[in-house]
Amino acid sequence: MATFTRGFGGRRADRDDTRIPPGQTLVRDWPVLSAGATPEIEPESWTFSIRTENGLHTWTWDEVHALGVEDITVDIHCVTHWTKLDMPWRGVPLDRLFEDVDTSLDFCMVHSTGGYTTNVPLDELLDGKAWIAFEADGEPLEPEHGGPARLLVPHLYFWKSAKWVSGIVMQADDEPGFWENAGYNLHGDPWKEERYW
Ligand SMILES: Nc1nc2c(c(=O)[nH]1)N[C@H]1C(S)=C(S)[C@@H](COP(=O)(O)O)O[C@H]1N2
Ligand SMILES: [Mo]
Repeated sequence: MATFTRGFGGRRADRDDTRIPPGQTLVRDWPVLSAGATPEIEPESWTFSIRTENGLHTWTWDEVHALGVEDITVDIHCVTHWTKLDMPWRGVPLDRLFEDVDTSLDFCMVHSTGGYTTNVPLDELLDGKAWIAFEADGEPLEPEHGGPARLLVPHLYFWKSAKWVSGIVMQADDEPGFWENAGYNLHGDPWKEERYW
């Protein structure tokens, strides 16, 4: 399952080869990668906030769901070289939240309960590219995978998909978050292998 043949003009060892970014290996399981302890968060007490130069907008669990839940199937790519294809997820696109937000700032610092942060340019969270996700593989997100709610930004390496997501602070500049400060790439496009900097 994890062996591919590349560059010898032969058959593809895996029919999904073209969907696996350079340097990545296909996995069937779902590894857990957390920098700290798993927090216990009840949906009833979970909120999501966006802070801009104009103030703070906060949504409850029910309010976020009321914006419109979508089912999507996406591939995810971790910088530690695993890729998982065709994962079913359920969540609300960030587009729905930003419809209610007035900002001229271009960069987001995504915050999680527990202190994890990661930076993403706003335009990479809009146009159907990112979700606040509540379910994966048809089940509510396990706490170790970020439950009850995490960010899902499948077109970037998975460290951008903040678990236990609590909000976004809009910023004028693209400043590094937790892993970016520790040497991970500011942007993190798996197809360009933007792993470190
Ligand atoms: N809050 C928080 N979010 C996080 C992390 C973390 O340590 N804390 N790790 C990141 C990294 S490096 C990866 S690869 C993915 C792992 O998600 P998973 O454990 O569900 O596979 O979550 C990302 N989001
Ligand atoms: Mo990661």
